[in-house]
Amino acid sequence: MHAWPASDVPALPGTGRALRLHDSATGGLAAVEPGPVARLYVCGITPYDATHLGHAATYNAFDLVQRVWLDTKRQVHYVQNVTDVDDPLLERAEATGEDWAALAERETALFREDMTALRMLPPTHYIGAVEAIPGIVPLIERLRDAGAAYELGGDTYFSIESDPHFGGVSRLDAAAMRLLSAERGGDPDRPGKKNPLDPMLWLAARPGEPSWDGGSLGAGRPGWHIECVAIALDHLGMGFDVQGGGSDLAFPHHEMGASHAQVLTGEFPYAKAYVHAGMVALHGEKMSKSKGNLVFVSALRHEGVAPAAIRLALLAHHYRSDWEWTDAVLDEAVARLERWRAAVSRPDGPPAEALVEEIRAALADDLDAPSALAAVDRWAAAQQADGGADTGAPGLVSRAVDALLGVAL
Ligand code: 5CA
Ligand code: ZN
Repeated sequence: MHAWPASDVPALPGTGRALRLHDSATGGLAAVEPGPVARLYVCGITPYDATHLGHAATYNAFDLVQRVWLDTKRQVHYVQNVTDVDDPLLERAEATGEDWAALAERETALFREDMTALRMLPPTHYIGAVEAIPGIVPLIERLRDAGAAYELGGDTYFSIESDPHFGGVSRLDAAAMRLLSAERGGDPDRPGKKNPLDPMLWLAARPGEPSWDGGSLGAGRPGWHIECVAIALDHLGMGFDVQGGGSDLAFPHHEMGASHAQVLTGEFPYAKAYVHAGMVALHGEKMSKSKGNLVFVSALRHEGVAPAAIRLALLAHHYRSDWEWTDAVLDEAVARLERWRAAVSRPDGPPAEALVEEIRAALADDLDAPSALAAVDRWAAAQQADGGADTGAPGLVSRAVDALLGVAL
C-alpha cells in the first residue's frame, strides 16, 4: 500500500537528546537507544470508520518518538499496518450493504488525508493485512510444525504455553487476561481449546466471508496478531526498538504478537520496548468505533478547524494519560495557536536557543509534550511582555516547533 506524503522536518542547531520511554514490559522508564537506523512498528487502523481523535492522539505520540530520533540524526525505519480484513470491518460492510474491500479502501484513503493534514510522518512501509497473507501462511505452518499451533474445527490456534515469556508484555494475571481476551476479539469460552486464552492464527473460510488460499491450512483468513507479526518480521526483524499502539493493545494484541514471534524465531525479545498511549474519551467513555462516541479528525477539518490546532490539542495531554476530549480542549488549542503564530510573525524576540533545549529535554523525558508547550508559551509571553531583540529567534522557534512537535506555524 502507499503511505502519505512526508512533511519536511527542519534541522535544528545543536544535538538532540537520548529518549526515555515508559515500557509496559518493565513498568518503568527504558532508555531507548537505537542504532543509526531506529526501528519502529506502530499498529495501524482497522478501516471501517473515519479517524477519530483517539487514533490521532496515539499516532501523535509515535510521531513524537520519530521526531526525537530524527533530531539525534538517526534514520527511522517505521512500519505501520492496515487491518483491512477483520470481523468489525466485515460486520460494518454487511450492515450497510457496502463491499468490505471498498469500505476499507475509502476509510484508509481518509486516514491518509487526516495524517497528512496533521503532519504525521508517514511510515516507510505501509502494509495491508490482505497483501501480507502470502507471507503469513508459511509462518502459521511453521508454528504448527513446531507443535506451537493446533487445529480446532478447521481453525488453527496458537498455544500460548509454547512461549516461556508469555505474559511479559502486559504483566496481567490470568483472570484479567481472560476478561480482556473476551472483550478484545478473543474466544476464551470456545470448547476444545488447550488454553482459553489461545488466540486464532487462521480462521477457516466461513460462508459469505472473504477467504484466501491457506496452503495446508485450507482456505481462510489470518488471525489479527499474526498479521502484525508477519509484517514486522518481514520489514524490521526481531529485536526492533519500539512496538507502539494504544493501551488497549497491550493485551492481547502485543502480548500475543510477542509470543508468536518469539516462538517462531527462538529469539527474545520481539521488541525492546512496548509503548502504549492512553485512551481518549468523549462524554466519559473511551472513544470507540463500536460505541459510536466519536469526534472525527475529518469532521473538524471540514468545520474549518486548523489541523495545527487539532495537533496542539493532542499535544496538551501527556501521551500516557487517559483524557477527555471537550470543546474547551479545542478552544484552548485554537487560542494557543493564535498566540504562537502572532509571536513568530514578529521580527524579533527573546533568544530562543534555551527554548529549543527545553523542548528537547521535555520530549526526551517520556514525551512530555505538555511541558514542551509550556516552554513555548513562556517564550511567547516573554516576547509579548518585553520584546527582545534577537532577530533570529522567531524563525528558530517556528523551526523547532515544526521539527519537534509537528506543528507548522
Ligand atoms: N488495527 C488494529 C491494530 S493492528 C487497531 O487496533 N485498530 S484501531 O483502528 O482500533 O485502532 C488504531 C489505533 O488507535 C490503536 O493503536 C488503538 O490502540 C488506538 N486507539 C483506538 N481508540 C483509541 C482511543 N479512544 N484513544 C486513544 N487511542 C485509541
Ligand atoms: Zn497490530
